[in-house]
Amino acid sequence: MTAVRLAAVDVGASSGRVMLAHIGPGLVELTEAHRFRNEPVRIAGTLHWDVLALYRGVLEGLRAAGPVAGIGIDTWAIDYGLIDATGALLGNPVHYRDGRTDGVSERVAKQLGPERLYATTGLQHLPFNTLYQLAAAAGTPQLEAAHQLLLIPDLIAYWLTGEVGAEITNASTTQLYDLRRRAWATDLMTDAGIRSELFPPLREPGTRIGPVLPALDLPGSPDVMAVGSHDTASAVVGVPAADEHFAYISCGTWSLVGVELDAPVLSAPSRRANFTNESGVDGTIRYLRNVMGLWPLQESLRTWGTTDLPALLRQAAEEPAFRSVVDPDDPTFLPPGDMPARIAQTCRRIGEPVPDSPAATVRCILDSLALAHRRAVQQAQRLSGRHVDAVHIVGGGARNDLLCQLTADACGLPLLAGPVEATALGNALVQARALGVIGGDLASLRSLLQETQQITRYEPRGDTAGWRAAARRLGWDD
Ligand code: LFR
Repeated sequence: MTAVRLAAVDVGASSGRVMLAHIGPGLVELTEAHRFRNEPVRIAGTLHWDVLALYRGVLEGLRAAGPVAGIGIDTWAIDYGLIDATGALLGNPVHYRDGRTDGVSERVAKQLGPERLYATTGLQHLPFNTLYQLAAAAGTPQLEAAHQLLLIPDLIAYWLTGEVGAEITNASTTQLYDLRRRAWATDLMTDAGIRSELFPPLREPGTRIGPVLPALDLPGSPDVMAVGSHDTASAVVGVPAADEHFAYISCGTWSLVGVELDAPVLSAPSRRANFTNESGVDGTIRYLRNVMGLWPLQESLRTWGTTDLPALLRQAAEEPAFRSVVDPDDPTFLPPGDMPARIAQTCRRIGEPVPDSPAATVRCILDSLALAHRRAVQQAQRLSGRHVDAVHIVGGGARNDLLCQLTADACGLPLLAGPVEATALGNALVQARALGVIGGDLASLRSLLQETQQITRYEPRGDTAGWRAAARRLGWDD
């Protein structure tokens, strides 16, 4: 086979897309077959994913893509749908930004022991990890009636093929997966009062899940393939790095900032710094931190009712540098809402000047994000011992020129921006390799991206002392 057409389904927190990839030796082309909005819905106080609308978007996209040899699915991590013994969906999946886990994670982590949790799962403490969501849902009729729990990409794959399973890169984000044994952490489940039978067999990225059900009548009757179904796992495959001395920032709603390792880092300093060890494609470890990402900016635009981001970014570039900075990871920024007001309140609380216009607010958000990128890149190196001489930024953030320049400046390192669609590319490359169209390890997949994708280089502009002083204002020492 010389080249193949594949569908990469990539559903993010604000939109989903079905990308058509054409891949072969020396060839990587990507076009968008279909894009659809992902609009969470609040019902009776609980924030849900509209998963049926997402599934409809996926089907429309697969029809628009035409005949393909394979379909790979990736979405955000952690969240799940429950199915009963007949395979029916039990309610709409709850959004990880819902408040049901408020206060739960501290209680459960204390009960199970933070050291044990980290030693077994290697995972950072995020208040909405699957473990805590299940603890919050304990005793609900839905959970009692559940036969199986399927993470979102596995749920979509189930609807397409009738096959149940749990793809490993995403399973590793539940805080119920034993990182070193590469198996479900059934002891943890038992001690947390969670039924281990809920969890389906694990599957590796690069394996075949099954053919699309004939009743769906999709063109070409393709196979659904397991890829890095956690979007961040696919995004990291799609980082066009030349060697292992790189840090990555997968920048969309979240910024996932870290390095790729062969073995986890489970030290006490790593746990205290809240670095995570998620399982990657080919047995790699995504050693990273969740930084709040573009979410505060997206929510600010929604609050202002504006879509003209380019104009705001031009104005923000004229604002004075690091006039106001905040910690983007402050929990106040996690739930949906009026971010400009929350930024103003936070500035007031910590004694930073309150931004007095939308442009000043945007500049505060981007300076703060660049500063958080700097901090995570430095910590990742220090905690893992991996030296980094370039930072790659992929995802939507790679086309935000101001953010890219500020991140290069803050990190004091060259920043390589692109591809924007690294996730879909990582998804499609793993499929193409599994189908035997291309060969090789992650390094050779990445060199294919270096040959074929557009990458923009930003050089740091040198105000190291200014960035260091801004970091110190937040109590971040480096
Ligand atoms: C990014 C992402 C992150 C995960 C967050 C919530 O889209 O998958 O990796 O921590 O969403 O699932």
